[in-house]
Amino acid sequence: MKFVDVEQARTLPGLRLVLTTGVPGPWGEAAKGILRVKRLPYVAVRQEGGGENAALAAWTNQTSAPVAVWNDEPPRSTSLGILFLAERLAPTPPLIPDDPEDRARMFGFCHEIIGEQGLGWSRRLMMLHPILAAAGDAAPAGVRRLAVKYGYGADAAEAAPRRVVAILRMLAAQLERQRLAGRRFLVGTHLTALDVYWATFAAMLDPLPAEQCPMPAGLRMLYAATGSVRDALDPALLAHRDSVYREYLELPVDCTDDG
Ligand SMILES: N[C@@H](CCC(=O)N[C@@H](CS)C(=O)NCC(=O)O)C(=O)O
Repeated sequence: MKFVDVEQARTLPGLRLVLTTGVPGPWGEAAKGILRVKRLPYVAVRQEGGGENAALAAWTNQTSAPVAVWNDEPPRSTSLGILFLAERLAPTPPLIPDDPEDRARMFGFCHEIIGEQGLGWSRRLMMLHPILAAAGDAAPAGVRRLAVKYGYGADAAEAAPRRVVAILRMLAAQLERQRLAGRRFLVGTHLTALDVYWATFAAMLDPLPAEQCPMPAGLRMLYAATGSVRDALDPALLAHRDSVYREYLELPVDCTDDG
């Protein structure tokens, strides 16, 4: 896909979405998915994963991706901030349930997938762990930056698989409850942001095949879950991921930087 630099993006009106280039980062892919479902066009802006991203810091006061910026409004650098902005710019189709109980349930599950100490957060600690345990301070600067930013510690990393397993079991049970009620989505009766988050974060457990989601071979290996986490990955959750991608998201996933 086409990207512009932060410096150029700052001069443009409309919707700009900052994304890590070259890797299907689940937070970024989820933001892309939400904008796609809502048919909101945007200009993609480069972020370097693990990089210094000084221009991004000057613009948005932080260095992670994704960030959505609408005209002169304050940048939205949290996933839920991006979701609420998208919901406001394109209320249809809604990705947040109208029913308050469904909504509370949806945001609870969302946090378990995208939030601090959630599924993505914990998988990231698991990926950083072998590199940092082996290399420590000699690990590449990008890896050390991510470690500081995202709460890496050996204890947290060692506790992470148990958290991931528990979250996966909870999601599988929720999907099964919905199936028994004759519903195909994770909450309520239509697609919500939760289905999009699940579909995109499943990349960190069982990446889509290379023809549907090209990515560096080393990252694919790191993303693919093994052991207890792999065992906790219910095939019904993966089938749900596949159907969300097939019907609502872009395939093949495109995150390569075509300039
Ligand atoms: N702030 C986001 C989370 C964003 C996030 O964790 N981004 C990571 C994805 S791995 C990132 O940009 N990492 C690359 C970097 O920090 O350079 C949220 O609230 O959901």
